[in-house]
Amino acid sequence: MSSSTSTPSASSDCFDQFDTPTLDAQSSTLLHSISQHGGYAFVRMASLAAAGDFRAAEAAREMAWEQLHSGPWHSVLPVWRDAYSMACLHVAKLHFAAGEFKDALRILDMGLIMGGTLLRKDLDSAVDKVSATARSDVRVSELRGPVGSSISDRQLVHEELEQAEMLRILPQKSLSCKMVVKRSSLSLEGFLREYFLTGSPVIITDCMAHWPARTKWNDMNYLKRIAGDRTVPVEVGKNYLCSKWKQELITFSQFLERIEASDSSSVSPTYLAQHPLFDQINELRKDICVPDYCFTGGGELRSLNAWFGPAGTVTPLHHDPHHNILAQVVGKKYIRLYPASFSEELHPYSETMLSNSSQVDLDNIDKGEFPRVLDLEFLDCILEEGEMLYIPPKWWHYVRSLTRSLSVSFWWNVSEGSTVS
Ligand SMILES: O=C(O)CCC(=O)C(=O)O
Repeated sequence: MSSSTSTPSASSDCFDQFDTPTLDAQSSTLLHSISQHGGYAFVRMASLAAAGDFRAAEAAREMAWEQLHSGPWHSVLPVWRDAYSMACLHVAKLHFAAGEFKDALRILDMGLIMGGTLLRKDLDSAVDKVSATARSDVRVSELRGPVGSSISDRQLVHEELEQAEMLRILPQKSLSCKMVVKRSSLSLEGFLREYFLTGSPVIITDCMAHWPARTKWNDMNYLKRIAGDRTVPVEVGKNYLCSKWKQELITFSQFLERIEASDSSSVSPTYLAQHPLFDQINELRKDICVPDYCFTGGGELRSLNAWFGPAGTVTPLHHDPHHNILAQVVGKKYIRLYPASFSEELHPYSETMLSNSSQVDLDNIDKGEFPRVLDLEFLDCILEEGEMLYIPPKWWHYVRSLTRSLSVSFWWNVSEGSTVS
């Protein structure tokens, strides 16, 4: 069975169940709190689900899903996010028992992406168990690429872009002003003194060679094997400021297929953007290392995000409140930076949700509305594979991928009592 609403078929194989120690310990407290928030029907269905009733498990998941979509995301009560995780664990257990590993993984990922924090450990360990069991069950041929594909044509990035072609697609004046400084062997002290304290961007050229990701992630077969059946959120459309932009949940394999397809078509790119992929897929997390620079200021790492897509993805001009190291693992990107002091000249949107984004579309500047934008000085660069760009807090940045590209951003804050800021 593959439909999520039909009952899992009894399997002749007998699969171990996965353990859910937190759910077992917290279940009655959680159900009590859900009923206090009016979720009596959920509680009834969840109790039947725990006893093995698949239809009840799916019904409970539907109910929690409706609660997650009953208003703006920030106003969803945490208890309903935990209820959603609970329902996902129940549904996934029943799929797993029936040997339906892909369905089990899909539901566990939904729990990881949309659920609360309470049952996160159970979801993570269930994913490990289901993935390991699924792998031992999969025929070796399925782990390879399509028949006839050679190693090289399964490389994520193999194309080179002509300089003239590149300049044609980049925003006006690109690569004609000041470039971001590139430094090799930059000491932590040098980073602190020359860039962090002065709030200046810098490219650090030689500190990612030891990351397993540098070799592994250019191999589509590897990515498919590690993450192919996992569900991930992606963005579809020119960029998040455009009306036709939307978000979807698809499997990583489907995403890789879209990347390959987008080379030969002009459809809107699909971008896995600003997603905490490494909290979700532990095996990919092992392929990267947090740069020591991210501990400058004694603060905390706030988030680690993946940015993965075909050539032509654009993140429009915006700024973030954190220190950021954007590490280019595979492929290359064009990046333009304007200092924080240019905020007024870059015309941020007035709506709170978009107030960190500029109304200026650098790919198509409306010179009538923004006549002075082209006179503003900026820094820009091509961020090459194996390089990291430090973007200080509040610096405006525009990013365009020039090839298929996989980058990781590390955002961090300085500690409250720190004397550096
Ligand atoms: O790589 C991108 O497309 C955007 C990266 C970005 O905006 C960030 O790291 O804050």
